[in-house]
Amino acid sequence: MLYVDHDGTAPSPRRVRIFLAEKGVEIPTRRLRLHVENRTPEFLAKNPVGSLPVLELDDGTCLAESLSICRYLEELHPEPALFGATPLERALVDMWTRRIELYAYVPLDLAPGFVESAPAAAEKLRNWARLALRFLDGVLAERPFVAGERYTIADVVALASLDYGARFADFPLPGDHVHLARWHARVSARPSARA
Ligand SMILES: N[C@@H](CCC(=O)N[C@@H](CS)C(=O)NCC(=O)O)C(=O)O
Repeated sequence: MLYVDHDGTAPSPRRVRIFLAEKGVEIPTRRLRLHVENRTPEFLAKNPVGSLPVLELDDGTCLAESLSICRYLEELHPEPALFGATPLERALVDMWTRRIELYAYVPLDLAPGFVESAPAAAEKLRNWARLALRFLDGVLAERPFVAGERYTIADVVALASLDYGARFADFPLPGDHVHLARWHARVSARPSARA
């Protein structure tokens, strides 16, 4: 059983939903009201951190962390290879996924919480994300996808992060980042983006 948020807007569960759609794999899914049903004793017994998504296996093992869940699913369903197909590709995909997560997603996720209490810190975090997106725009001038010629988990994480930033962190795609905008249109047009 896969546990996700009730309305499909949370970025971490969305990573897993997109990933599954790209694989063409369906898993029984339960939608929980975010910040409420993921805080019940019953759910905390599955994931003491309380976060979504969680993948509960038939033997009762509960996997949390969206990327860990996706890695597990990649082992079970290797095609298409969304974490990379060769040692070098796997390292590059991992490198880009970490860059997107650490320098774009995390700052965008944290910034809103500091706007009132520490506006300078919020602005610093937003600036971090701005620099990351400018860098990514330059990268996407040279190739169609974040980690290279093929769609990978790095694109999944980038799409979920940027859509989250635009929707919940007052951080729309900068208008002058034409390569990033073209990439965003390309990955948003994939059926998985609506999963
Ligand atoms: N690093 C974790 C982040 C999980 C996370 O923060 N999930 C959010 C939704 S995107 C959540 O469950 N928030 C609700 C809460 O913490 O009460 C992952 O990738 O799964």
